Amino acid sequence: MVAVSLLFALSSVMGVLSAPTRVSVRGPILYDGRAPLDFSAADLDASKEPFLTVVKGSNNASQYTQLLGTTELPTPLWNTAGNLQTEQVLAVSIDNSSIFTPGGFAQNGFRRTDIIAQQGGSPANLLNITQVGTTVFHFSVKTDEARPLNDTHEYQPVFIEPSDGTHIFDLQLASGSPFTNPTGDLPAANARNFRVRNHAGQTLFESELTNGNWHNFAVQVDWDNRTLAVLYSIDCAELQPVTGVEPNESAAPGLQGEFHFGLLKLPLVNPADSPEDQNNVVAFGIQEGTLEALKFSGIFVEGTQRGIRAGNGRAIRKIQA
Ligand SMILES: *[C@@H]1O[C@H](CO)[C@@H](O)[C@H](O)[C@H]1NC(C)=O
Ligand SMILES: *[C@@H]1O[C@H](CO)[C@@H](O)[C@H](O)[C@H]1NC(C)=O
Ligand SMILES: *[C@@H]1O[C@H](CO)[C@@H](O)[C@H](O)[C@H]1NC(C)=O
Ligand SMILES: *[C@@H]1O[C@H](CO)[C@@H](O)[C@H](O)[C@H]1NC(C)=O
Ligand SMILES: *[C@@H]1O[C@H](CO)[C@@H](O)[C@H](O)[C@H]1NC(C)=O
Ligand SMILES: CC(=O)N[C@H]1CO[C@H](CO)[C@@H](O)[C@@H]1O
Repeated sequence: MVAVSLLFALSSVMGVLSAPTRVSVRGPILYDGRAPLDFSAADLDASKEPFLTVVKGSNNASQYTQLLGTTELPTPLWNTAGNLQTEQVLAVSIDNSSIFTPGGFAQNGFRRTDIIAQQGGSPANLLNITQVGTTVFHFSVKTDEARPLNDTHEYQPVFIEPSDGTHIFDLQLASGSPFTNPTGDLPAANARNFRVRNHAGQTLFESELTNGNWHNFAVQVDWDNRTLAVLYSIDCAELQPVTGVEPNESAAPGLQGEFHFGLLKLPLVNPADSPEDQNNVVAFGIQEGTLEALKFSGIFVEGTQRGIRAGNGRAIRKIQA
């Protein structure tokens, strides 16, 4: 049953692509996480496709994630055809209630609201669709100036996480103030930067997360050769490669994982905790419990058989070694 519904989902996506439009035909979109304008708060609460919304605090999902409708423009990269807005922005927030408690174990060290890509009722169904061959993970991020992040903390807003808890790649924020034990001087000079990191936690690309701009990312993952390549642009500028094809061998062959986006805030070390607990960022540490948010749009995954969508209806060739 699951396989049948997946086939339908895929063929309907491809049907849309092959319909005549002013945008030239590109490779398949394997997962589309761009919230349609009619996607509702009730859909979020029900974990309706394409989003699994269970990783959050005790309130309903729609109390942590706001669908901004037509009140805020998403990244212009995918929303310029005929000047039509085709998706709505998701503002993902955390507050002091954002303590995820899987299996009764409260993650008191974190504050987090994660949205997980799913299809046919499960993230697992996407693995053999979006994480084979060479695929590209697109996401666009904008700060929420009314609910700013805290430069003294580390945040991990986007990652692919296998069940071993590692990240195939991730986006890290406030990277000048990564979690350290003992805590260093805060905030560090480049605390407003973002970093795209590989599986080994090494930085592939770093720049400033300016306010008022959509920051557009695309990460090309070669699942066979275990490499990564990063593309990036600001606002309506087309995506450009900002790295070469970089080895990512610390990700074991065949490793696949859930695609998360949202807001995961790490704690600071609490000097009052035992030395052992001070290293346990999941369960211990200092959180201020403030209301903070980050905006997302342009979430999708594509195959690279016919190039990479670069925005404004254009595509560029897959990044070659
Ligand atoms: C969550 O939504 C349900 C259904 O709308 C409602 O009954 C419930 O009170 C809400 N829970 C919270 C914590 O707001
Ligand atoms: C935040 O929640 C924690 C855990 O429930 C609690 O100990 C703490 O007092 C709260 N902080 C604020 C500022 O409300
Ligand atoms: C993905 O494909 C591999 C190899 O064919 C298979 O072993 C695995 O069970 C599949 N995983 C899922 C979640 O379908
Ligand atoms: C940011 O975190 C630091 C360290 O806990 C805290 O001193 C500061 O008050 C926080 N800033 C805001 C705006 O909450
Ligand atoms: C992957 O690695 C193989 C063996 O080293 C090589 O022949 C092939 O060109 C590589 N593919 C890409 C896309 O880099
Ligand atoms: C452990 C491991 O394989 N690390 C590699 C990850 O990728 C970087 C390049 O991006 C290599 O330098 C590391 O050796």
